[in-house]
Amino acid sequence: MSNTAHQYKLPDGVSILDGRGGLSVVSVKTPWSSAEVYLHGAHVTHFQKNGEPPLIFVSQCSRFAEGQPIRGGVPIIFPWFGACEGRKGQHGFARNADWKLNAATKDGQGRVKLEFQLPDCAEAAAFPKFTLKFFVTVSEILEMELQTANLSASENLEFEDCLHTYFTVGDIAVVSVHGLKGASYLDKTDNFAKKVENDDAIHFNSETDRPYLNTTATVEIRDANLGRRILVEKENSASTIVWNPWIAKAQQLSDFGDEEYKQMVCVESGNVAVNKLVLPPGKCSSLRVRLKSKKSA
Ligand code: TA6
Repeated sequence: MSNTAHQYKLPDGVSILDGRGGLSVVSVKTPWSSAEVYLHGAHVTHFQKNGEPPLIFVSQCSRFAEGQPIRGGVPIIFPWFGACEGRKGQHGFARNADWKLNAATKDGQGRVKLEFQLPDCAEAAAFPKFTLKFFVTVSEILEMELQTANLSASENLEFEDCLHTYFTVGDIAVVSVHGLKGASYLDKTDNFAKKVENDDAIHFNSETDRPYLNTTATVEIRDANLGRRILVEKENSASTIVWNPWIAKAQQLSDFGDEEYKQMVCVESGNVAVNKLVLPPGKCSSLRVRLKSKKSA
């Protein structure tokens, strides 16, 4: 048992264990579900409703090591999405940091709420002073909130944020994603060409990498193989990114199995590209995502 466990007063059903790679993981059991969140990146790696397959996908080849992003789960993307000129690394630095657990509480119904916070880190020095907190509420649904506060007295805090969720699917060939018809997107497989989604549903038959912009819509993932529908509801998010690496990209990713593209799809909720946020001094902004699932007829 890591020494982390002795620092917190944890409610029944919540424990801190030595996880993969010896990293500390908060394990949660509720009457409806189970979940896991690594302190590394405050990274959700598991959510499963009783009687259902896991909702969240994590690669069997993922690294679990300091300074390395976990492949799968819900990477916290902050303060930039993708590559950023003049900055090192893809998708910001929050996902590679060791977060601290501020609190773990359980309400009268058995819902568990965890609060994580990004400690000061060297990479943050290049930005106006801010705090970043991540709240995870586990019940029959999974609720996540990424809360950014600009502590500067004079400077705006400009940033992109995203909860880059990897979902488990039975077979990508019979998955469809609904809710984005009419939204404009950048097609990253076609040199970031600006396009408009004209179809009622997105189907997958090649690498798909699309930040949809200026859309606050709830997205539904329909999985005909597992007989499940997943709702991705969001607040304070103007961008939804849809990604499946498909065959060639899957083979290029050293922390991702060559065939794993068949069992996952990313539907990511955030504020990226033209939707990046400018937070005035003293203000706070929260990106919220709620994940619900039900058996489909
Ligand atoms: O959100 C889609 C994306 O930006 C893809 O372009 C791909 O790079 C994916 O994120 C994974 O990024 P990562 O840095 O975790 O390998």
